[in-house]
Amino acid sequence: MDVRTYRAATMHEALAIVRRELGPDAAVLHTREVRTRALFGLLPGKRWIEVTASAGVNVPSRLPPAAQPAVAPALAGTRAMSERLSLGVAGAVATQELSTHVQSQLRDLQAMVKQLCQRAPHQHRDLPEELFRLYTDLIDLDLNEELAREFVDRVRSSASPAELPDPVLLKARVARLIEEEVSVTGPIAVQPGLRRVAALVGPTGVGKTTTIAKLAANYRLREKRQVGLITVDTYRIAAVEQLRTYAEIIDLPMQVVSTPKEMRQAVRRMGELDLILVDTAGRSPKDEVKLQELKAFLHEASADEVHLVLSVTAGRRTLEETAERFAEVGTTALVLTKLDEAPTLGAVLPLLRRSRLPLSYLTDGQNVPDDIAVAEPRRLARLILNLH
Ligand SMILES: Nc1nc2c(ncn2[C@@H]2O[C@H](COP(=O)(O)OP(=O)(O)OP(=O)(O)O)[C@@H](O)[C@H]2O)c(=O)[nH]1
Ligand SMILES: [Mg+2]
Repeated sequence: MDVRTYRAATMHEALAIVRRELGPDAAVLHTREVRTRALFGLLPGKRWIEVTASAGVNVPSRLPPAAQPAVAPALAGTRAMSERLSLGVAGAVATQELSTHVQSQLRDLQAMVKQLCQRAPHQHRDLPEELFRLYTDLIDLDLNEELAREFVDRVRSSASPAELPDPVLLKARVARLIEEEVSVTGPIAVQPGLRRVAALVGPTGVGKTTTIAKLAANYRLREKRQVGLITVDTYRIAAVEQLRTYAEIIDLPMQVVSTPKEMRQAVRRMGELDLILVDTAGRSPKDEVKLQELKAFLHEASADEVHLVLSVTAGRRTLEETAERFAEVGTTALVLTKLDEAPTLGAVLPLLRRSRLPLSYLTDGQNVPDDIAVAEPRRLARLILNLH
C-alpha cells in the first residue's frame, strides 16, 4: 500500500500537494502539526503541517471540498444534488410506505373501536349506571365477561330499584352468588385404620411438595394420624431430598418409587396407616406420554383422591387448559396455591365452572405447616371480591 507523508506551511498547501501528487481521490489518513528545531535544536524552528495520505486506501477521502480542483465543485455539486434527490426519493417512498402502513393500522383500529362501541351498548346498554360499574369492577377482578354479565343480571333481578345505588350491597349479593358457584370437598376424610390414599398432581413448581408437607404435618402433628409419604419424583434428586427432609422433620415413613409396580408395593407396605400422601413429579400438561405415565402410577396407587394443584398466578386460559389436560389422569379435586402472590383471583371462577372440580385446599404462603386452609366458599368469595 502506497502511503506518503507531505509537509507544507499550511494545511491548504499540504492538501494541494497531496492532490497534485496522488490525485483527487487520495485518502488523507492523518494530519499533524510538527515543529523543527533550529540552531542545534536550541531555538524553536518552523511550524509545519504534516499530512499522511494514500491513493491506494479504500476509505472515503477526507480531503475538504475547498481543496478540490476547479471542476470538482461543479461535479461535487451535481453529485450532492443527485444524492439529495435520490435520498429525497427514497425518503419519500419510505414515508409513503410508512404512512400507508400507519393508515392501514389506523383503519383496523377504527374498525375495532367501532365494533366494540357497537357491541358494548348492545350488550350493556340496558344496564343502569351502578350495575354497569359493578360489571366493570368484576372484569377488573379478572372474571370473564360471561360470568361477570351473568352475576350482574342475577343481582339486577334480585335487587329492588332502591337497592341499586348501594355498591356495598351489590357486592354482597355477588359474594353470595360466588359462594353458590363454588363447590368444595372439605378436608381429606381420614379415619383411623381406614387407609386413604391422596395424590397431588400438577404442572411443575406449583407447590405440590410444599402442600404435601403442610398436609402431612397437620394430619400427623395436629390430628395425630398415622401418615406416610410416597414420591414418584425420581428424575429430580433434589425433589426427593426435599420431601425426605420434610419426612424426617415430621417423623414420617417415606418411600421413593420409580415404577407403577413399585408404587403398588409401597402402598401395600403402608397398609396400616391412616393416610398416604403421594407426591408426583411436575408434568407439563402438553406432554401426553408423561401424563399417561402419571395415570399408570395413580392407578397402581389405587388413589382415592387425586388433587390437581394449580397456582393462581397462572393466567385464566392456562389454568383452564391445564385443568382440562390433567382431567385425563382422573383428577377429583382442586388445590389452589400462591393466593398470596396473585393480584386478582377472579380467574378461579371460570376455572371452577369449566373444570367442574370441587376445591379442596387453598394455600397462601411458603410456611409449613401454617399457610394452608381447607377451601371454604365464603372465604374464597371474599378473597375474589377483595372484601376483607
Ligand atoms: N408464595 C407462595 N409460595 C408457595 C406456595 N406454595 C408453594 N410455594 C413455593 O413454590 C415453590 C415450589 O414449590 P414446590 O412445592 O417445590 O413445587 P412442586 O409443585 O412440588 O414443584 P415440582 O416438584 O418441581 O413440580 C417453593 O419455593 C415453595 O415454597 C404458596 O402458597 N405461596
Ligand atoms: Mg415437588
